Amino acid sequence: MDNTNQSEYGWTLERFILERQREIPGATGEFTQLFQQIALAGKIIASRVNQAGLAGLLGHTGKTNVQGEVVQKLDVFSNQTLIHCLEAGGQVCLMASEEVDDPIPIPTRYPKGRYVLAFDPLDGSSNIDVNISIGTIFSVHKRVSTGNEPSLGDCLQPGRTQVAAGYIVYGSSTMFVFTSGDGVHGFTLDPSVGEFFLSHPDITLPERGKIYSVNEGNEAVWDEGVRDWVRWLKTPDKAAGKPYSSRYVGTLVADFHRTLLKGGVFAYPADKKNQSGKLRLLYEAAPMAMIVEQAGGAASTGTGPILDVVPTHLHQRVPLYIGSRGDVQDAIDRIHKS
Ligand code: AHM
Ligand code: MG
Repeated sequence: MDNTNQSEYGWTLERFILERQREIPGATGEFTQLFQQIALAGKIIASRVNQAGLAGLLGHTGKTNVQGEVVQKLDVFSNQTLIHCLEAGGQVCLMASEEVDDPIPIPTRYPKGRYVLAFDPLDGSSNIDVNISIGTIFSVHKRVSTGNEPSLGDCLQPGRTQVAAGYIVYGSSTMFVFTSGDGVHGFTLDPSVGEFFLSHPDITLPERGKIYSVNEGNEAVWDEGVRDWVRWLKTPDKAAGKPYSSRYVGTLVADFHRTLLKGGVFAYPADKKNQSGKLRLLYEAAPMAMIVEQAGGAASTGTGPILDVVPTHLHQRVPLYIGSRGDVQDAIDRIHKS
């Protein structure tokens, strides 16, 4: 792609995707339009997140979702915004959301496209009311069913067959980070222009980092192997770059974003309370796994690559070890040692 003659601002997200799609024989523009709609939803959500305290959007709705978690007002707003932006465009035939029990069909009045979208509309919702970074995560597959209507099986595809994955982090700035199988690229929202501009091209992780990220409050319910691994990370060993520093935001998007940019490892292991871990495969672990692999890192359940897990249900949970390749391998080796 020729990126000479750039203006001071460089590439918008839209132009970046458009130029790459032009290089793919037979591309119809549907993919570019799909991303425009996701980016639009992200901009709307970002604007509401920024004014949440003023717009009466803090606090919960009094309801719980399919996962038994308290639903915040911004969870509902973000979920509705994504559905509203995506359902009418004609690029998507079925959607899945953390906030909705079953697959979300496209209303019959709209055309159906060839993509299937899964999303966590507002990740880290426990951090909304305390002004800590939150985010949106999405995963894109192609439809595989051939009947008149798409089906649950279109949503239950392994991460390995994703055609794109990304997240938007609503932090000190709003960033859109994605991969479509050709590296990982980050764009920063300029709110005065209302566009995402390329700020982090070709993101790659170092082989090892200096930070581990895990909720140590769960230590009492961890397996001995996990305890041993975390103890080992904290044991001074200058030559091995230990002890590692600890950072834990409690928003996967934020903890992952830091890990992607700085290296290190994030984990949400299985434990005695959550025997399959806490994070959801389809719209949390799998998209982050595609991104991390594209950036040269790794993502594992502790026993195999996240991307190879074949989902059996929509809101399936999975243990997650993700980040720099060497750090993830250390975690796998240590948790199976004892
Ligand atoms: P959410 O999508 O329901 O907000 O929650 C998932 C979040 C992740 O963002 C985060 O990594 C994890 O749950 C934090 O869990 P815990 O509070 O148990 O450490
Ligand atoms: Mg989440």
